[in-house]
Amino acid sequence: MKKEKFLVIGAFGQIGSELTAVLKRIYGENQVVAVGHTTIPEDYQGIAVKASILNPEEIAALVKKFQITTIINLASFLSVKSEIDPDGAFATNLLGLKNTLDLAKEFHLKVFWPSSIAVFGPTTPKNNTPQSTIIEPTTMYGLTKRAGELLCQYYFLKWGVDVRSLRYPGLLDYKTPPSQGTTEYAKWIFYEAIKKNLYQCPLREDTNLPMMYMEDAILATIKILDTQAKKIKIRTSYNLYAFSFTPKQLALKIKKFLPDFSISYKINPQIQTIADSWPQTIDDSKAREDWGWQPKYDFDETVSIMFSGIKKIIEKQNEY
Ligand code: AKB
Repeated sequence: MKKEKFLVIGAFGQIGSELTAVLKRIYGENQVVAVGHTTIPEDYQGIAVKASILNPEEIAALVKKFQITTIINLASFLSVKSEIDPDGAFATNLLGLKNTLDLAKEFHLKVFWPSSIAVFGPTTPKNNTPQSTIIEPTTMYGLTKRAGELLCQYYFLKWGVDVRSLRYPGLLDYKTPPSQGTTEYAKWIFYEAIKKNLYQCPLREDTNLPMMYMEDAILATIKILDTQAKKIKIRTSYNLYAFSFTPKQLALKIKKFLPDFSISYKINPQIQTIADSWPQTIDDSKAREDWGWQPKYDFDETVSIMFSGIKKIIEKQNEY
């Protein structure tokens, strides 16, 4: 059997940096080619190349050179950045995916591409949101993800491209800095709490959103990639869920570590509108039935890992 060889696009981003490390651990360092479009971290161990998915010839050359069998395209603008630069989001999120699927069709590659809970919109049922339901996103990010899901299914139905995808909730990790997403407040809050004992939240205190610890998201990704093709019944994207919380509930958990911590609220209408259009809890039973998905981390455990991880980073920064 041909040994899997992965091309990871967006390898140094939030999901990419952790997924690449786990793939190297499981399959071996030489089986993973990490692609970044700006800079490659100096301390990166393994094969790393600078290239862009918006330049498909460049990526095709890498597929041939390294005899790639699986392409993982994680390059994506998140929700808030997509509203600031809708053209950039459309290009990276959707045209980048189209390029990926065309390469997969030409070179017979397996594909992984991340979708998001952002595919759901204000008309979707908010609680226990089903796999198949009304899906009318009102954000640029959400619509690129929904159109992308349908494009994935189209390439599967029409050309048999073995494409797999997950609708990630807000992902919490302490290894990468927070970025421009609606759920990213749940990372910023730890930095501000540890540094200043204060956090000004851009969302209402009762904004309940689905979240997950990064290690669970990575496990789910590895698991869906490793599942036999015939068991993957959904070729748009699978709902995935761990837990949900509001800013108020998160602040109370952080207070257990920092009793003097206080949170205030200064609503950012643009971010609040995005959050209000998303579900609060998700039904991920199809992922559980089809390929045995099960999260390992709950809200409490995630908060405690995030707190100690970010505290160490800040302490290290203060040493310099
Ligand atoms: C965002 O907030 O934009 C992302 C997402 C839920 O897809 N974290």
